[in-house]
Amino acid sequence: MTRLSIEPTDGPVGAFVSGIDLAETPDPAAAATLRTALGDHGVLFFREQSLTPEAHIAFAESLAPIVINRFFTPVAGYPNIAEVRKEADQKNNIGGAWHADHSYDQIPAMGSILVAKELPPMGGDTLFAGMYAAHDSLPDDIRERIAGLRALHSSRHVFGAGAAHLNDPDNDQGDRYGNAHAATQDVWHPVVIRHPLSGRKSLYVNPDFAVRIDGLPEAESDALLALLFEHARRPEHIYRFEWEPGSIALWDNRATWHLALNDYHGHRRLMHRITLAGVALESGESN
Ligand SMILES: O=C(O)CCC(=O)C(=O)O
Ligand SMILES: [Fe+2]
Repeated sequence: MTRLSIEPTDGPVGAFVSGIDLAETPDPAAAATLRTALGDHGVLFFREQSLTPEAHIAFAESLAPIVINRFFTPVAGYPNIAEVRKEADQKNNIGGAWHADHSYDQIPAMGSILVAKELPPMGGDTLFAGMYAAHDSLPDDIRERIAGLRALHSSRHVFGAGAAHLNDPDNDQGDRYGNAHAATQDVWHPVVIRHPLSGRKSLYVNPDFAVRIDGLPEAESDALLALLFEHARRPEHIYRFEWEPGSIALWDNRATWHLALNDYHGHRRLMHRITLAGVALESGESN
């Protein structure tokens, strides 16, 4: 039997896991090792896997309970698997701007397991940005300024009835999203969290969903968020993952952002995503 091995990427975030066949549900010891590695590296990549939807679900449940994304269209017959699909004749993709999934939830999802089903002949990579590195590399004065602040996260402008991009006649994402009426909750989270698995400080604001910093006039809040976003997406915080048939990415939304590159027009790309339940988030100031 090969042994589970975890090799950090040559970038600032992520690790490759080998020596495990995810078609067989990981036993509790292996699942615990994967969870710890996820907290440490932010995203885990697996190659040469072959997962049925049932095995995908069993793998997910070995790590955490599944949460259903209420805005994504599910895979037919599998209500707890979201379809991340772009057809050859579609222009827009899902997740094409920097974000952390579900940060608009009171108890945000831990992460997701994305399984490649059909890939374009080239392109369609996913970028991951490491939020431990983004936090730790901030100038001292900014780190001190944001410690203890809270930010408001919202899904209204992305998934809600009034979301500009969904009402844009040039945007062809309509069939992939639903439930706009569910995009009504907003939530405050610490700008810097203590990561629930690793205990490290992580920057927890993202460009898609963080809209306001508590206690600051709007212009100051906008400027501070813009500065944090600009800093976090610097190349030195990013790892670019190239998908191959059989690839799987398991990411942690509390330690990373991601962005799906939309550079394969004219080709289909189909992925299956299961989202894992998380825990309430604590401030980086807490012990
Ligand atoms: O398709 C991808 O690479 C990622 C899309 C995305 O943002 C997601 O599945 O959460
Ligand atoms: Fe996403």
